Amino acid sequence: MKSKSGLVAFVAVLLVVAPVLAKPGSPKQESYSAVGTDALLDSFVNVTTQNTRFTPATFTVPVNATVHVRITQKDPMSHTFTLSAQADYVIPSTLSSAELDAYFQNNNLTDVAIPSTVDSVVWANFTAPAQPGQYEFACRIGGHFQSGMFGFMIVSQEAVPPPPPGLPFGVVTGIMVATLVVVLVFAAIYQVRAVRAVKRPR
Ligand SMILES: [Cu+2]
Repeated sequence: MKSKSGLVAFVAVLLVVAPVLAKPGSPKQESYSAVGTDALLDSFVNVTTQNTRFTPATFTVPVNATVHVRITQKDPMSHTFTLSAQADYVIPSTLSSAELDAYFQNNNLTDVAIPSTVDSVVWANFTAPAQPGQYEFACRIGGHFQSGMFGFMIVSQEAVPPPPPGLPFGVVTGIMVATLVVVLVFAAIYQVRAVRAVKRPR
């Protein structure tokens, strides 16, 4: 029967092609730029400034990674994202604003101004230290650090996986499998109806 052989061929092609399409490690997943001699991945972090606080107040990046912190402003007041270059040091909350500025002078990995426009976005881009540990960041605007506007970047020896460049692999595979199942069910229904139509008395 012609329709039956056509269906068999169609299913055979699907069974061969689907696993190839679903195979992980396609070139698109390698679009992250490598840096340094260790070929480490870029690390992306989202931070929000709201109610004179950093959220999250703690995040983790791998050693030597090229870090991109995307800061979203939710306060109608200026802030800074200023990151200490000193490992495992907790800045005393008793420091005055002038003392805090002096501490960060020539001792920061990044120091970016965050404008007072709500929903504005600024990026802090820098290279994570080679030394694992926790590095404190703070806002240098008068009184903000002292009232709790600070946090810690954890620099980890272990690689932190980068975010997937789109849909996670599992979701893509799931969609492919679901599509295949739907196609097979429709093909089966079509085949049964075709067989019945042939058997139907005229
Ligand atoms: Cu601030």
